[in-house]
Amino acid sequence: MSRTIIVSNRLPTKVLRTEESLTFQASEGGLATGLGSIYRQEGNVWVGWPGLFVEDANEEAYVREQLRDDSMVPVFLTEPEIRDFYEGFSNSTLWPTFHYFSQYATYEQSHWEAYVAVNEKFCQAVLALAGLEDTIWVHDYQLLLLPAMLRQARPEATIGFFLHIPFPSYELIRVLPWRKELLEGMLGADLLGFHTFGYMRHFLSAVSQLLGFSSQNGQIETGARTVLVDAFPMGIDYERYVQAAASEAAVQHEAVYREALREVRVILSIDRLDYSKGIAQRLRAFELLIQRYPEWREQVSLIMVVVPSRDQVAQYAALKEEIDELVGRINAQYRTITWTPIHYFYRSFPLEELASLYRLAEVALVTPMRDGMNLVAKEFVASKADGRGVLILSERAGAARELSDALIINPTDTGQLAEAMHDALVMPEDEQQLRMGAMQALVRQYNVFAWAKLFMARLAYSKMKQHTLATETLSPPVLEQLREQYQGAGQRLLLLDYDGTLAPFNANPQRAKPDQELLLLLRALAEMPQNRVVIISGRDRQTLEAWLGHLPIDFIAEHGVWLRPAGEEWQLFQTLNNEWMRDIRPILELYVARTAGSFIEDKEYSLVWHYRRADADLGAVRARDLLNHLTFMTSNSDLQVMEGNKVIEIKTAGINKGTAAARWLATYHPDFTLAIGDDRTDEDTFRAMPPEAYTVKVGSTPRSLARFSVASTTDVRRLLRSLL
Ligand code: GDG
Repeated sequence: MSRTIIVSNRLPTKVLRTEESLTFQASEGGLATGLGSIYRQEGNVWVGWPGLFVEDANEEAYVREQLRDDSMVPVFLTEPEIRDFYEGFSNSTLWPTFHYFSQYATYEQSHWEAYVAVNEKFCQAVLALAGLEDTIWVHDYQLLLLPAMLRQARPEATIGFFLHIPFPSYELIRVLPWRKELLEGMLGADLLGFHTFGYMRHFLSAVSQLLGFSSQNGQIETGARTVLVDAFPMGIDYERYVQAAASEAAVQHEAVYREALREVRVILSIDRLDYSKGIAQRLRAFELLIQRYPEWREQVSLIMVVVPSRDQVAQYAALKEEIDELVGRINAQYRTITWTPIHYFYRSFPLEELASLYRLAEVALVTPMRDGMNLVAKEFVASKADGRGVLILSERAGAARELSDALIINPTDTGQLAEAMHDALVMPEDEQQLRMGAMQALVRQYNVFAWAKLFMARLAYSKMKQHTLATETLSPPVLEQLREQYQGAGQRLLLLDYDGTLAPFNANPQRAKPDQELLLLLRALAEMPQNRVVIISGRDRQTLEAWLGHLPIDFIAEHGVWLRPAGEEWQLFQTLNNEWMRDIRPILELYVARTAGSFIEDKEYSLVWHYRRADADLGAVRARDLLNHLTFMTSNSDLQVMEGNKVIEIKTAGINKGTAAARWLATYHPDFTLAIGDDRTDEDTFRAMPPEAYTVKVGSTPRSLARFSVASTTDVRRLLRSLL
């Protein structure tokens, strides 16, 4: 049975040491609830740190056993590991960098080493559990290296990865001394998930700039594998917050608070202590509100919950001081005997009390400088049963992409923030309900269960796709079988692509001339009476003629436009015209002018724009542009636009290597067929082959309609030599 293994830095249960014993406390975090339905299923497990330093082997065994009953497997970390891996690299290097606070980032080699070592520790823990068929889902920035480590040990494993924090622009990533290793670590996964399309775009760009892998529609070709990248905005357990807000306890708490506050209206802010959350800016904005609009004094209070977090990291201690100082100053300056401007709590609350605060508040102030998603915004929405209340939301929280009915603000613009608070306080009820209703529908539907389900489904899909396009490597036993059938056949057809198949690629197409070894090999093959050797290429017929014309072989040139059986004249596949070139050529020239390094290749019945010598990113952008442009231009013609390996080719539709190859099959009725090719245009040949034909794809990406694959042109020559 295949299982799912969830891996995150922390387990959804915290083990606490009390005077007498150890206690196990379930975490109420969104991730724990969202994945609860998955990891508690028969056989599934969650792997992570239980939040405790164990003292001896007995204690370790006890914790392990207790957790096992609740489908959890602990990874025990030591104090130095937590210091260097967690507080160090994770929270003092990655966290600030990924939240655009590079000025707070430290770059300690020893922290990096601990990060590698702890990722390795997690890897060993997962490998000890995981079977070949299992699905592994890794979470968050503490474990960026884990996917590749797992991949190395289990090349066939199904591995997903989700990043809960933002993925920043390439300009920030490039600052990290270990940037390549981090990206390579992530690319070990089959599917990489981010909260928003923006983060995903940044990731793809960093991968392209730092590792040189381009992508299309979120699919990265790494050479060895295809990695799928997608956006999955995480949701909350909606009903849980609806119920918590409706609970007896929440209603009672609210009544107590309301009595204490009397008529005073409430603006609410809830965060973990973190510089990314914009807490100080929010306080300044509140001060500005009561300065600009004195009428709100004694009428409105800010309830601010700050949950203690990471106080071992220096910046957090400094931030705490700044907040304490600001609250103290503002309260001292504006408070009256009967009114406190800011009610500040530096602690966490049980869920029902949190729910009562959501009920109480008319306005929620969620104004982070950067936030991967921000679940507080969604929880506030879920808690407003009567549809009243206004959410003020930072444009730099992932949630802003979805919750566009909030008042969206720029958190550094204190003036705008103060105005938004004022607008929220005077917003008519019907408008509040309209906005809140729309947000509730969305948050209800795209809840955390839908999120987890969608991710798992995409992961299964990415694996399925890899399998459909997987080819078997041409192993010695397969080769043996191939040769046996070849030797037993009376009529044999060999369809051989040229560039990238018989001869290695050359940045200058004219330099890929056949060498002596190749010429001898082709001649020897062609001179065997049972053999029909066909060069099936995209090249123009003049070049093929000049390079190989003296050999007793057949030619299919220009992707099937020109044909020449050995000893005969060149003939057109069908009558063609090339007047369309007059209109298309100037467009290609425009793209050459706009894309340094690109050039046009003229063939008799087709035009090709090459961009392999252009900057990789620019080339990809221009190619997409050109494709759109040409698709539009050619929509009413019988022209076909084809994308190849760093080329775009325009030619008459309906003719390709496949249609031409089919003519050879129909003419010669071979009882053994071998077709070898390396790029997208060769897929047409593979498609046209009967199922028993030996189809072989050349290249490091073994994804193809071909049945078999080999790594390089050297392997192709070795294969052909073995047929002599
Ligand atoms: C990371 C990303 C992303 C807060 N105070 C109390 C309390 N909370 C709960 C909230 C909410 C959670 O903590 C905070 O979640 P956020 O999403 O706001 O932020 P991070 O912890 O930084 O999480 C973030 C998230 O991962 C998920 O992908 O959204 O962007 O930074 O659920 O309700 N809960 C209780 N008492 C409190 O006092 N019980």
